[in-house]
Amino acid sequence: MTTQKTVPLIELPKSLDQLSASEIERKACIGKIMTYTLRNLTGKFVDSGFQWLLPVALSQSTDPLWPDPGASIEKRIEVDIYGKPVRTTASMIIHKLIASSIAYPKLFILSPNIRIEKAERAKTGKHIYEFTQLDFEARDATSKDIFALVEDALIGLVTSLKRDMKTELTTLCRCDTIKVPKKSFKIYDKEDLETEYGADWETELAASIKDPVWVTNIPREFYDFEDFKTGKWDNYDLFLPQFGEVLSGAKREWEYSKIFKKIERDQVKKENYSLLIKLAKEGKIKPSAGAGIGMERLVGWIAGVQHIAETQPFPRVPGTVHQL
Ligand code: ASN
Repeated sequence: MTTQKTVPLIELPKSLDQLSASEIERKACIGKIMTYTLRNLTGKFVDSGFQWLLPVALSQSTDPLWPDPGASIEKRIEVDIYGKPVRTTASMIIHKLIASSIAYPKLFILSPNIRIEKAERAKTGKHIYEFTQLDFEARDATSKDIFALVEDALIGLVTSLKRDMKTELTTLCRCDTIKVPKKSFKIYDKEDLETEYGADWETELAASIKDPVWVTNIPREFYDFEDFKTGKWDNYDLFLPQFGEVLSGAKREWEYSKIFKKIERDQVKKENYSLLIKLAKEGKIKPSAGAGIGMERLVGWIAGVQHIAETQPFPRVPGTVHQL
């Protein structure tokens, strides 16, 4: 028997000029939570010795976003400048690998990511065609180091929010429902989740957990570390209860032969990654680990929004282009 799932009716976020007075009040409230969260998290990274890099919007090398089980990109934006093709930033992963290897051992960036999602994703509530990642990388770090850093950051953030943002959380009806997570978060293997829940494991997992959890071993892009002997991937996503994925990251590949083999295997265009390949060949890419936190998703979870574009002053809902 097939069970009929009820798809929640989601109202698509409107542009600022279309909001009613009460909607403006809610928007302003979410805006205050975003400001608080940005200050809290960037402060935590700076205090932990990370350097804050400014983002880039156009480069020859950006995230291939392939292969990725969750990808649904309708279009890639490529333009010529000064006679060279450049792409809009899909993520700054390649920049992170090179920058952390050469000059900034611990770094983070508030990075604008442009991913033109298919319009059919408008109502998932979790996809927008431009978002901001708090993207970070640490030379010589392990997955365990990143787990500890993120767990401390999330616990610190929710604790502080509950202390300092009571009025806003009450307005958003989140004061009683948002709980301070406890260390250490459980770790699940994606293969086990697929066995238990089937193909829709992400939705089922988010609905069933009461606390944040890690999911590891997710086959995806070449830069995440794969153990060729065991076939296991040393990478991870962070899932929040009643919400879903808000962060993805990994220990990274740094050895030339593996990077090259994986780029060929994935049929990713080598010429777009020639600098990374060259530096790896010269032994200049260092082991590292890192991750990116989707800021709209994180704040969307805190605020209890139906659609993460509600956290954006200028919503980027797939399929809808407003003037601003
Ligand atoms: N920021 C992610 C990472 O650090 C990559 C991504 O966004 N695709 O692994």
